[in-house]
Amino acid sequence: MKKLDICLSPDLLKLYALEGKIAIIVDILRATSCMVAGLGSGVKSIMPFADQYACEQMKKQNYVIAGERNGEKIEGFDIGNSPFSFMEQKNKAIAMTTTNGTQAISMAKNAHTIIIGAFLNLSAVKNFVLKQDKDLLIICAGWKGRFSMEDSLFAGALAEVLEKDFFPEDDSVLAAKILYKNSKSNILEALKEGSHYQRLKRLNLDKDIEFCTKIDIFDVVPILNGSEICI
Ligand code: 3SL
Repeated sequence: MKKLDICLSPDLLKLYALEGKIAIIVDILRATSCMVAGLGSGVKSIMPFADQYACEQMKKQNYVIAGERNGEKIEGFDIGNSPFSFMEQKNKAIAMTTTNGTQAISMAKNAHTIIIGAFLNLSAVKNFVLKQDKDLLIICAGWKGRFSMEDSLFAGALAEVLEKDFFPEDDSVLAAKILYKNSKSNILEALKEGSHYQRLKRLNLDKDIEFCTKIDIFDVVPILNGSEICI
């Protein structure tokens, strides 16, 4: 049976082997939700950058540059990190840098395959991994190395739909599943006391938060292919 593990924060990644696995990167609020929404709406490709300066340079190559630090759009960038801004960039190539999500992608580079997960494409991700003959590691981007509620809830949701086909490697899977089970009737409500929900709310980003908790809006699985994420 294939194995499933959940890395609840990028700072725990040193405990997990990536080689030969599918890594699913998760940053529900909002990086991976933006990627799914953008690519699901006709964006051509997204090149993720951990480094802000390197991302900014892509402007010279006609990329739309998207960037956020601490939730706020980076000055001089074309767009910030709202799924609604990504959905407007049809046929464009985007270069993107964020506080946590794009960092987590670069940390996962030793995985066999890197895919992008969000509530917005939960079933598409499930169907994709069921067809692959590979162990799975869900990597929660968290917040600056710390645990985050929204990413862990998604990990629990995915673990729940995969439980017949994957064997859990450690208790992170059990914990995420219990968390999700207790919250799945109203995910938005479950996030309300979460630190990142509060942070984004202070920035008046309620519309983004609500959209990012919607399930199965897009039937796409973004995959990192070389340096670009495409569907
Ligand atoms: O850290 C990230 O990758 C972002 O998704 C955070 S924010 O929602 O844009 O604040």
